[in-house]
Parts: sequence; structure tokens; C-alpha cells
Amino acid sequence: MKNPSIEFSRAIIRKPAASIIDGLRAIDTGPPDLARMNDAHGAYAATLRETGAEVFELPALPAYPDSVFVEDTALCLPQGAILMRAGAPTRAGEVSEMAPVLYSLYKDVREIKGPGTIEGGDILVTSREILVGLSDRTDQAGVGELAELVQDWGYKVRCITIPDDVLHFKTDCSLLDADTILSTQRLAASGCFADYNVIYTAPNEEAAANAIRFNQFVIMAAGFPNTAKRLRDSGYDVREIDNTDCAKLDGGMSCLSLRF
Ligand code: CIR
Repeated sequence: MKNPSIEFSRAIIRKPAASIIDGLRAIDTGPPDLARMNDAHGAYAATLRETGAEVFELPALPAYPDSVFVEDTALCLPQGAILMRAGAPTRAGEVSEMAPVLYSLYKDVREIKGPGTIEGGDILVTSREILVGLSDRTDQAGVGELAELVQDWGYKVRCITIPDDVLHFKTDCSLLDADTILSTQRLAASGCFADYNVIYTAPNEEAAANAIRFNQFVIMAAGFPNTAKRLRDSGYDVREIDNTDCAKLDGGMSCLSLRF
């Protein structure tokens, strides 16, 4: 049977805009290089397509520097889609840009209306539950509203406290298969994954944790050889994509797509 947490027939991505140089970041390590980011984005799209999935590529949105990180705008489930409510004020308008796309693809689209906030990067859907990290972008009220919206679809929502200096929950973890999570030690230390198998990122490779399992591939950022080896040794078919420029904006592999 299909596992909708790791098997997908569609993905939505958005081209990076030249305004990406104004994207949000915790620490400024210099401007991202648009040409190199476009190359990496193309490689990412090609890898998704290689699995047989249909990939919808939306045009760049210069008014929203962070709009390449489409994951934060919505949660896509087999039963329907839920439009998020961004915690970052400069990103709020990205949700209304995504809304018509999801209305055209889904019969049931629901909305986080607020006052709480919640961003897709804080949500990990496993085969048994929806885990949501409380971050600077996602608050209790946002999680509560999500829990109400997905209740009739049969989902249980569990709140997780994440380390202070981590942007989103999924900055530090990814689902690898029905029972297995890739995580940093600092995130898993709270015991939040006690009921799962956990593969840890290798020492000093915390930035490898934001990966995606997309059909047959685990797609991860390039440059983390020890974590890549751990994954390959565990039997995963790993693809590595240059994440140099997204990383300057605290983004990674999950942020770049909505998968359903
Ligand atoms: C932001 O700070 O919102 C963007 N610069 C990065 C968003 C990364 N998205 C994600 O982890 N899902």
C-alpha cells in the first residue's frame, strides 16, 4: 500500500527571484548567488521528476524574497491542503500567492485563520501522526488550529519543543521511511522521537538533517559525506544537491517543495 508520507505523485516548486538577496537569515554570511541557486534548483527539480512525479514550477515572485521556500505556505495531505499563516511578517503574502494553485489541485482546501501562526517547515507528517515544532514562527494557537482542521481527517497532532537557535522543526529532522527519522542529536535529545528509529546526523553535520524522502530517493544537501554514508549504509538511495545558497538563508531540501 502507498505510504503518503514518503510516496508522492506531485510537487510544487517556485523559481528563486533576484530579490533572494533580501531573504531572511539568522546570521549574514553574504548574499546568495542567484545563478548558482538557479542551477541547484534545476537539479532539485530534475531529481523530483526522475522519480516520475509531476512537478509544477511556479514563476519567481520578486515581491517576496523568501518565496522559493514554498514549503512554509501550506501543508499538503492526501485528504486536502491547509494554507498556513506565516510567523514572519515579510512572508505573509506568500500564502495568498499559493492559495489559487492549491485550490486548482485540491477539492478540499482549509485555512489557518489566526490569530496563531504556523509555517510548513515546522510540520513533519509521519505515517502515524503530525508532529509540529514550536518555533519563533509557529505558536501554540497555530498548532491548536491545525489540530482542529485535521481532526476529521483522522490525524493526531503532537507538539514538540525545539532548540532555541533552530529556525524550524524540520531544519533539524526529516522522515526517511514509515518508522525512521533523520535527526540531529540536539533535537532528538528531548526524547521526541522515542517511538521511532532514529539515524543521527554525523558530528558537525547538523545542516544535513533537512532532507526529504521523495519516492525512491533521499534528497539531501551536498557536503555532508559522513551523514550521506550513514544513510547509504542503511540502504537509502541518496541524491545530493548543492545547498550553498539556500543555506545562506537558512533553507534546505524540504523548504523548496510542497509534496503530495
Ligand atoms: C526564512 O527565514 O523564512 C527563510 N529564509 C528560510 C525558510 C526555510 N524554510 C523551511 O525551513 N521550511
